[in-house]
Amino acid sequence: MKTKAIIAIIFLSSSFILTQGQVSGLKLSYDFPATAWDSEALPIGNGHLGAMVFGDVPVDIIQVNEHSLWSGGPGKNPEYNGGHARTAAENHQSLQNARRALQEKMTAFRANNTIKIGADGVTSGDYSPEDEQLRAYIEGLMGDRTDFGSYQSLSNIHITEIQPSTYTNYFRELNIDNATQKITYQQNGVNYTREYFVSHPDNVIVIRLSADKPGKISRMFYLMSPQTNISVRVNDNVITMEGSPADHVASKRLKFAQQLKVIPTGGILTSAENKITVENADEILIFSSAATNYIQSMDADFNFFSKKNPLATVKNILNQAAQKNYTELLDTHIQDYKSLYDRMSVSFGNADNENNKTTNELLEGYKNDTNTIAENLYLEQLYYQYGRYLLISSSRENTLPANLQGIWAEGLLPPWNADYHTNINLQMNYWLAEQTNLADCHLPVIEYVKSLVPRGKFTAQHYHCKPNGDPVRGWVFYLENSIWANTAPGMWYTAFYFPAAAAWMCQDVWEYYRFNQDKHFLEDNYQMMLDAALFWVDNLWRDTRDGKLVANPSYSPEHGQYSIGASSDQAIICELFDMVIKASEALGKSTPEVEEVKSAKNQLSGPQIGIGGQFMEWKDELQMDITGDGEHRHANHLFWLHPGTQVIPGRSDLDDLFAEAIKKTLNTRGDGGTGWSKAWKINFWARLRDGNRSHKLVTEILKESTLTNLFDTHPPFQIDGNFGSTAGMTEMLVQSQGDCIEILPALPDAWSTGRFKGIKARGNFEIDAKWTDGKVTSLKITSNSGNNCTVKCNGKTFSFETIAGKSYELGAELE
Ligand code: FUC
Repeated sequence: MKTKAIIAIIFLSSSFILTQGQVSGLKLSYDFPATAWDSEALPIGNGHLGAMVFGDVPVDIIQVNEHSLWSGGPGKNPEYNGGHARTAAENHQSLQNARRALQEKMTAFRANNTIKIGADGVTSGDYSPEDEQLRAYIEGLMGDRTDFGSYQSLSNIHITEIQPSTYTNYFRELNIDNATQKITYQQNGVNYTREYFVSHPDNVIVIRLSADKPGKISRMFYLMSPQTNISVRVNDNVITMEGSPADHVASKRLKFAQQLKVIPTGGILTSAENKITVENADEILIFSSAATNYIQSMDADFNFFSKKNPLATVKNILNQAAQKNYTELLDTHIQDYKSLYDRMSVSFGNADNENNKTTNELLEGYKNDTNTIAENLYLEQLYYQYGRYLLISSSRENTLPANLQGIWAEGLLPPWNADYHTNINLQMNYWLAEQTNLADCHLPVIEYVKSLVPRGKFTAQHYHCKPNGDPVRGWVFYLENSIWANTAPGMWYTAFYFPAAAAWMCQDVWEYYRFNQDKHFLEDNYQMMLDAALFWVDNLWRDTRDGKLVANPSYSPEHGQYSIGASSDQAIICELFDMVIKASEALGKSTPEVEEVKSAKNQLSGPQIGIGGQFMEWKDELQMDITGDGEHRHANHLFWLHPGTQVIPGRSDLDDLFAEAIKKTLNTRGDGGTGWSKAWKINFWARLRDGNRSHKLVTEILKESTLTNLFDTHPPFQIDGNFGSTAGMTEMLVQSQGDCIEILPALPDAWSTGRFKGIKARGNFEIDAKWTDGKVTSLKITSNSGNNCTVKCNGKTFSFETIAGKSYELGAELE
């Protein structure tokens, strides 16, 4: 039973009993240097620059990325058009043929369907395989990947000993509370220290080598690069590298530049053959920065290259940095980082790395059940905040968004080009941004999506037409995206057809608004959302069997088969329509277009429960819908529950029926999967209010899908699982997708006592809470926008008005 009370709540201006923090000193630590890039090197970054530090003593390698270093695109081919193939007329013909063929196929399937569950399991229920003709129509909708390109590594900074000798007491750590890395060791009676960070305000990688005795540091410095079209030179204490991706041959192409500046205190510096040598210094400071001439094209000029010389930019950065001392640079960096990171914290029980285990020991102990409870909780807390650390390090205002590997990528052809995949991956990267109070880090992906609109309009026209052949409105893009506005479909038969990508990405805009209540922001982005919705208003097909509107062709992401009205597409389209309708209400816009969206929404084919009690993945039930198909990693049809908001358990009887069907589906699918797949399941079970099941998935992701450096592994390393896990763990603590804020909606037994501070809720509230034995003992809600607040806590519902800037505390009422 829900009790609803209008209560008088005292607002507080200052103190709150939750003066708290998390366990101080969240660190990744190791007593050996890294040898493997993806699993052992440690990431630092500032959104522009990413670096992976290996930290070995004889040869230290710091692998460097610059966020916009991509091959392909117009630098390779000046005629680059975003990957579009054939003429619009040809594509429309294929689309119409495919649509008609799929309608016929599904009509025949339903007429002849004999699917049943008997004593010997499920029988029948498979669509006939695609015949050659249908396959040809669908292949006639592919794009051209020739000039897609890839995100690439820039260089490796090498710092080598001149006379290597043995060392002892080696230790390295990444402190995620202040985004600094440190390595210490002893050699020939001297204690050596190396420190590394990447400053966002100064846009520079800073490395300091120091020792506890004077004149004891001798090192050689040089740059290596997998890039082949480069020139390197050295001038006094500066190494300069300039170049272009090897496939960039056009006169307007990507140019990159990097400099490495070495500033010793004491000792002798010499340079020759592109190397700098320092002998017998007391201390050495190393600065490096990099830039390209890339600009994000926000209009239909598709000009991706500025006239600025990237080397001039880099020189300027390094000159400015060199005017500051190390402490100034460090303080500015820490202040900047903490302005984001310290906005929220969590603390589970008595979390503590009580035996000072290294991270690999903690992971081992977690796997083998030899950690103390406090150590397990520490690792979970570390892993939680690591997600936020990685986002702050890879996504800052005016940078490109975090890609499949954040900002860290090795070599010239990282997995899946380290691109922007949008059938789950890019979206998952940003689920944590608002909830964990990092709205600033969310903006790059919104800018990125905006940058796809101009060419996405062309894509809509080029690949789509209304069912009657007339032109569609709006814009669209598909599964794989680059930094060159590649908005055309890909070429991989079992995945490329995903026009719902653009609709899904509009959720970032709406969520930014819901969390921050910024009407100017919503106004600025409203047209983009409306146009994405109008694309679907025009592109939907009326299923002749029931008169409902469906996506056609429709392909359940990476699972298939081609059919009409697969649940994933319907869910995303429904969510977009819902967002646009609500946005229009928030902005007071009631236009004929909004009426069209409302009308289309009412006619959409909706979610269904199958004869196996499962939440149906396809409009027409398939055998594998019931049997689960060997734990396939994609469960996109559950979008209705998460990240969508159309199924909210506890809201109505129908919601609860769907929730039960979703549970059935998740159980049939099992808890396995790739890193991101497990991370998504943390979120699903949190929304289903099953904290223990979510926690089980947290443990499985840590045991099976986490590398020694706590990077998520698909395999290989893919960062979405890190971000998605932090988001899911937050969903276990606070949810606000419905019409109220729920505190501890899915608390697992393992976290029966704890506290958090600064979790954001929709409506622009910040929440602090403390709980014991699963019961909230104190709760503080800070209202940033003065909205009415409804909060569910300890089984009670409280509603009250708020004043912007005031905090409200609940204590005794919670009993
Ligand atoms: C999607 C997923 C894969 C992988 C790739 C980058 O295609 O299905 O598992 O994550 O993106």
